[in-house]
Formats: sequence, structure tokens, C-alpha cells
Amino acid sequence: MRAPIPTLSLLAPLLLVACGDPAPTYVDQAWVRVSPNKDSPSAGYFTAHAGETAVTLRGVLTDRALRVEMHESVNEGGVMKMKPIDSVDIPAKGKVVFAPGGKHIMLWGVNPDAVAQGKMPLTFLFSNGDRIIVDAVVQKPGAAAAAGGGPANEHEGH
Ligand SMILES: [Cu+2]
Repeated sequence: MRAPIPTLSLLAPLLLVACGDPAPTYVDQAWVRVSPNKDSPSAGYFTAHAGETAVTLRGVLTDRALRVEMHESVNEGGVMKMKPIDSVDIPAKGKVVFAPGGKHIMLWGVNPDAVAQGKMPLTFLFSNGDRIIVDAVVQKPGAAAAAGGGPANEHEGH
């Protein structure tokens, strides 16, 4: 008498293939530059990618900072200013880059443990219901700028 188990094990890979989802929304290249001044906010950067359909990034959360906001640096008559942004649309199969000099997140009261550990989890909230948690690399104050660079004092006087 044949045991049913070999038949089941043959089926399993087929089921996995059938479950193939459309390309997901995801976030990568997340990093936080900690402000050298405890009283001024730190800045965070990342790249958000949409899958097969357009999606809107609604916000970023973390339990390793007191407050997080999404901002955009804009040049108004030669003066760089920062404006809060509520949401960011990402086109289907496209991406939006948060980078020094442009869109960024601002973090107040970054937890010293996160600085010591060199990483902190960020939760990204999307309009399709996805909540994506990514470990951002935390760059200690005074460290050389990571890929992307930009002025170290971007957020002074904010
Ligand atoms: Cu800002």
C-alpha cells in the first residue's frame, strides 16, 4: 500500500508557485543621520518602491524617537526651506527617493540606545494597507556622510 506522503510533498512546491504575489511594495536604503546637537532634530532617508500598482506613502513611525515627520526641502528664491508633507505618491513599478537636499524624515528625540546599536526600526505606512518595517542604519553624530552625502547641517535652525 502506498503512503500518501510522497504525493503531498510533490504538491507542496506547486502550491507555493500558485501563491506568487504581484511585485510587492518595499523600502530599502534606509538610514538616519543623528544630529550632533541634542536639541535639533535628526534626519532620515530611504527609497520607497511601488509594486504593480501605484501606492501612497502615508507616514513613517518608530518607537525609537519621540516624533517623526515627513518633510521636503524646497528652494524658494534661493533660500532652502522645509515643508511638512502628509503623503507621497509612488507610481506603479516606480520609486520615490528620500535623500539629502530633498524629501526626508525628521526625527525628534532619537533614543540613545538606537544610536549605540547603530540601527532603528522604521515602520512605513502605505495606502494599500501595507505596514513595512525596515531597519534603518543609524549614523552617529560626526560620522562621515553615507552614500548620498549632503550638508551635515541641513537641519540646523529648523
Ligand atoms: Cu525637515
